[in-house]
Amino acid sequence: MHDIELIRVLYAEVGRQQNTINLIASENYASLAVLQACSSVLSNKYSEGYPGKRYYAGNKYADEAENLAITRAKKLFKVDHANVQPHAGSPANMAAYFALLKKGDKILSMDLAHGGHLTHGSKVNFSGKLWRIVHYGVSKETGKINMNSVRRIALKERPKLIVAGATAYPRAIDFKSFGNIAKEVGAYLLTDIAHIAGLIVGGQHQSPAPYADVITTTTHKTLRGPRGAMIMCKREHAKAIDKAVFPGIQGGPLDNIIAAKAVALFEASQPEFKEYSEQIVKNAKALADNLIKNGFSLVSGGTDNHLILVDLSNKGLTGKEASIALEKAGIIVNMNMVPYDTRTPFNPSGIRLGTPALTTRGFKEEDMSLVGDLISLAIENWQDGSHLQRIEGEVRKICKEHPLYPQLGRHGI
Ligand code: DSN
Repeated sequence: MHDIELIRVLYAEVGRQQNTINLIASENYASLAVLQACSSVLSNKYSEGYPGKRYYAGNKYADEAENLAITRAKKLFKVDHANVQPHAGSPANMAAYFALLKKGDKILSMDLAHGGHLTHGSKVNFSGKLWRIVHYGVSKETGKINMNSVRRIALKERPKLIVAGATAYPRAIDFKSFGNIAKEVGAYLLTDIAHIAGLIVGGQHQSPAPYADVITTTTHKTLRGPRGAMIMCKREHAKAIDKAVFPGIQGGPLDNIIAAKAVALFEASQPEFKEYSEQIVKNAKALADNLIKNGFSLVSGGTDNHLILVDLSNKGLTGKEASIALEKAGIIVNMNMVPYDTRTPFNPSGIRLGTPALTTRGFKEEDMSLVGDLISLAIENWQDGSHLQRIEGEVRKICKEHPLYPQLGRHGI
């Protein structure tokens, strides 16, 4: 029996992914091996507990898969302990907070409006409801985090936990300085490396491992694994972290996804991954240079990592209008607040662009310049449907030269 209705949806999504230029900074294309592990029979298993200590029988192979993922994560990120069970980044951060804090403790973290994450203390999120939050942000002049200012706030507020990490920050994060400040004020340091995990593995960004008490990450962004997350930590926090994940906030782990994390961690340990990671940054710089040449204003003036934050205030349209127009042209981005934005999150002044997905498809610097020119054309003609359609034709041609899963041919699912 075939579910024709859903098969149609899945084929259509393959077509959409194949025929569009994906600049969502948090997305990527996992390998077929990762996708196969996701859809493996481990999806059928229940295994509350941890390897060697499960509540259900029949976990020999679930244990082996989870142990592989744990061993690989520890080796790759050079950490004492890894918990590979968190279903996503939010529960990973939640478990880390529960492990390190009591209810009502104070957290110092990056403001969502300046590039932080919802789970870093936003009022509408559990983190902002259960803990007292104080924020640091970026400087108005530079668009960058000023470590002296972070230190001043930390000394004044004396938080129990400092969170370093972001979802829309185009610059390198100085984990070492965060570590020093945390030590000085007697706080724990949590680094949320969800966006940059793949860059850290590839040597393109400073690793927080020597400085952080706990490191959380998703596994599907620059790391290019399955949708999911992990928590890594120093030995002394291992028990508390494991207890916070299970039975604290999760029940049965997703064994198929854990297997896929093991695959992704293996792939990330291969020499090609370093090249891919370097190319992500080269591509982001090439796109940033092109956009500047085309008169765009970039927050912080450029990028050190995989993402670019464009402030469209000088272009006469909002981030929402830009993302809708770009989608018509086959270019997929997300609207984004820019620091000190005077607009709202649902109609902000900016867009966020990232290069991991295109890098996986083999785009190089010269391709990124072309992408920048197409973005510019689309923004200049954002109200002209036929112009956007013509650009979409160009996008399809470019995409054809970079097949999503070349091994699978045209109907790859
Ligand atoms: N939604 C993710 C992002 O796009 O950055 C963060 O959770």
